[in-house]
Amino acid sequence: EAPFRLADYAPPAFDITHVDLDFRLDRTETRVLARLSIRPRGTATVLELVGDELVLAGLSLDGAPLAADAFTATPSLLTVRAVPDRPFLLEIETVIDPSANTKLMGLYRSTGAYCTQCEAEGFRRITYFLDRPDVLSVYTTRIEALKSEAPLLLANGNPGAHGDIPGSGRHFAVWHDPFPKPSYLFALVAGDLGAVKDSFTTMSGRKVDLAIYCEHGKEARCLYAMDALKRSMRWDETAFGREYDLDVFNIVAVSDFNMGAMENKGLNIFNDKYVLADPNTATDVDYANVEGVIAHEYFHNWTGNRITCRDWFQLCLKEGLTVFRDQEFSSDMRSRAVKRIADVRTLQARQFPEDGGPLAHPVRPEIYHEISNFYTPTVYEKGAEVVRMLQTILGEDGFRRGMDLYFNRHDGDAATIEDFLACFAEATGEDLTQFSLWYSQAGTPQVAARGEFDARHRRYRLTLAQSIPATPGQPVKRPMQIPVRFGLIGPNGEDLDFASVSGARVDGDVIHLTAASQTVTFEGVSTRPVPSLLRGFSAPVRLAIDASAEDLLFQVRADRDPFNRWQAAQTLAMRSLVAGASATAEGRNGAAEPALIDALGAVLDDEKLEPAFRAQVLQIPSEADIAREIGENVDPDAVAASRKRLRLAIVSSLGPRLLAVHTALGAEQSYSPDAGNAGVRALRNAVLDLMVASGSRAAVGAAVWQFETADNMTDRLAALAALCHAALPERLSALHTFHEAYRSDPLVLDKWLTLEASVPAPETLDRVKALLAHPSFAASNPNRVRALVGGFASLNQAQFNRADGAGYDFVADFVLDLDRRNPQTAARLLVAFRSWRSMEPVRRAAAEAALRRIASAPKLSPDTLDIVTRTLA
Ligand code: B3K
Ligand code: ZN
Repeated sequence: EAPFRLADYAPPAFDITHVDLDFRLDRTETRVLARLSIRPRGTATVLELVGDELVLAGLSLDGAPLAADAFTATPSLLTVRAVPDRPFLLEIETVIDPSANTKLMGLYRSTGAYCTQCEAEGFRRITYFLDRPDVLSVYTTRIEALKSEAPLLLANGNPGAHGDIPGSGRHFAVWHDPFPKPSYLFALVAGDLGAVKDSFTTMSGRKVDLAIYCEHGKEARCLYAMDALKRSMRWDETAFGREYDLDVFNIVAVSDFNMGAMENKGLNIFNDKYVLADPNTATDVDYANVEGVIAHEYFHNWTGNRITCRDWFQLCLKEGLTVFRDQEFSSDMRSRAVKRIADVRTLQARQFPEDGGPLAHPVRPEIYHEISNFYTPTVYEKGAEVVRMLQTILGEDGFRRGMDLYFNRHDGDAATIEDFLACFAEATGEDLTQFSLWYSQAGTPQVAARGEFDARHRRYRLTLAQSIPATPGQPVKRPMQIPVRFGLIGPNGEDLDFASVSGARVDGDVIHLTAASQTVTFEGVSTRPVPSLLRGFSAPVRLAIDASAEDLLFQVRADRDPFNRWQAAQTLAMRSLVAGASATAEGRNGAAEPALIDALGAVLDDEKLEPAFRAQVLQIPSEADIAREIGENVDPDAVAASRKRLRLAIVSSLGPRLLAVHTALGAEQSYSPDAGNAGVRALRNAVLDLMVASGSRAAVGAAVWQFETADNMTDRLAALAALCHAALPERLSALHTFHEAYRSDPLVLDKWLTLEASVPAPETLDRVKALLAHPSFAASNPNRVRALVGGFASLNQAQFNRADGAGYDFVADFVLDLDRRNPQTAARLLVAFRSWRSMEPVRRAAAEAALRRIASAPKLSPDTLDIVTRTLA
């Protein structure tokens, strides 16, 4: 099929000003009557509305049924010929089967309730429509259902009339949303659900009724999400001056969901994984995720809903910006430094490999075959980094002025990236022409840095050179504007002053790198500095600096930028790990790294540092991180061996100090999910994970004891994970105990499935295959699939990338099977193959064979066909 191109954008030929929907819900035969108020924009007389697997049951125009020769209807297109050249009312009746909807797009059923997912193109599975984000309509929704089956009836907007339909056992409710919106924000929920309720008074004094709905019996697990919602609402008022606009805000948690959550106007629908949390079933990381996703979807009310996207190429307009906003919220709620490290870890683990492989695309793509495949780390996480750079370049005040202008000027619009950038340029006078390349050029820029100190002239010269690798469709790149936040660290750890600087625009502590190569000269520098570059990760680039080990060690101990302290430790560890992997591959033993281990020890013992930060430093790069750094001819077994060796060396040098920290942190108050309390657990569990890696009896005993006695899921799971990561025999009975304890709690069992799949041992593949038939697994549920198969493919590098190709074949078979029922989730699993070309030749050939087998399978979905085609290209 022909691709969609940004360059082909044309405005719609018709507006649909009002949409009146009437749903008669039925498990297998739901009737939808859509009354569309349509207004021609120009002179077009043929109206084409898209559908997807629809059955048309009735069609009339201005009240008169249409003659058979006046239209044609297929499951995917309704064409009405000779429509009037004035506003008219089109009434369409469709029949849909929510029970048969395994794609989880459109109207479907999840654990007994009716729910919808419309972004990006699910509304066309409900009725024929101009299903594109630049068609904004006012929606009125009437829902009718059996009262016994669905006592709760929800849709977007504010509640209106409701009542019983006498003698039928059925009832109805009407909802009206006064804010014009695109069809992708439509939502409906009907079912028998429990609720927690609360209220929020906005900054102008309006009272908003809040509710979170979930399965009966899980209400108490919604209280943290409710608290996070109220904090989000307040934060958006304070940080961005944005107030909520309807009388109600409803959230519904469902257990079958393709993504994390959805920002439907006034009716957010969530994967229950991002709503439910209590100490017994959720980890500290789960709590942080709930807080972040609740905030993200709420923030979309302004960045996404009040201002939406003109077309799907502009997806980052709402997603990158909203991720930036939720990151800022979490930074204000928790530790900013630790949040930044965690976000950069995610970016480097998910976006960098995408940007460096066959699926690379710009933050604003220019071509797509299947839009569902563009909800990517590049659009979301790199998109957020681009907004963050804008803030770095403009300063906090300038950034806020630009945001204010954007909200004021574009409220009610379907906007573009150009509209967005123009607001910042106008509000601040900054020329953002070169900066805008961040939206159109794919690939992670590499910045090489070299410093030179001239003691006689008290001069420091810093040469920065950027290069951007070729990516699919973009062989040649232009230099970009890269904000490099920096400091020149003096011997006492303080940043050195300088008298003047030339060779680049420098604003405060930000160097603007704009050319391919620039030499920045600092005059009046008293002594040789250690350069601290890219502080706070001020740009999403790979920094290559020929810093000596001594300078990096100094940074670990002394940099006043906590991010760069962490980064320096990671860089040192990475050097050692990469060297260790090539040593292993060549049959040699890597050297121990006493200086690195000393530095880690210093951080471990430094009680002035937050425990959560110390935990981050102790977590050395993952096997996937190391493989990405090596970049070509990767032998995952050598990588695993190298990582294991370094961890053992750390334990053997720091053993008693690790134990001391573990013991000292053990005497802890009762569980609270707040960041400080969670940080203590993070450090203690990072230490435990290291100690258990040694397999020492004492450490294993401590893990088993913690597993058996922990009063919260974080500590219990961390102990179990340590046993699994070290592939110790003690894991077997602990995994069994864990499953027995939570056998009726699918979300907790997802953690169990993931741990089973992540054991670094050859027998894991057979175990994973056996678990496909386990009663606690269900291939119809995306969370189960991601936990087991996704966990295996993304967290178990050595076993997924087995030399015999059995890991690839397993995932390929699973994807082919799932593709017939849930293409979106299948295509997403397939992304695990994105780095196949960087493997050594035997694995590369095995991966290619598996991919070719998928590519040649009959009847692939557009989703999976798109991913496999690009992955092989
Ligand atoms: N906007 C949704 C994503 C929906 C994706 C559908 N394929 C969630 C979010 O980013 O907030
Ligand atoms: Zn979003």
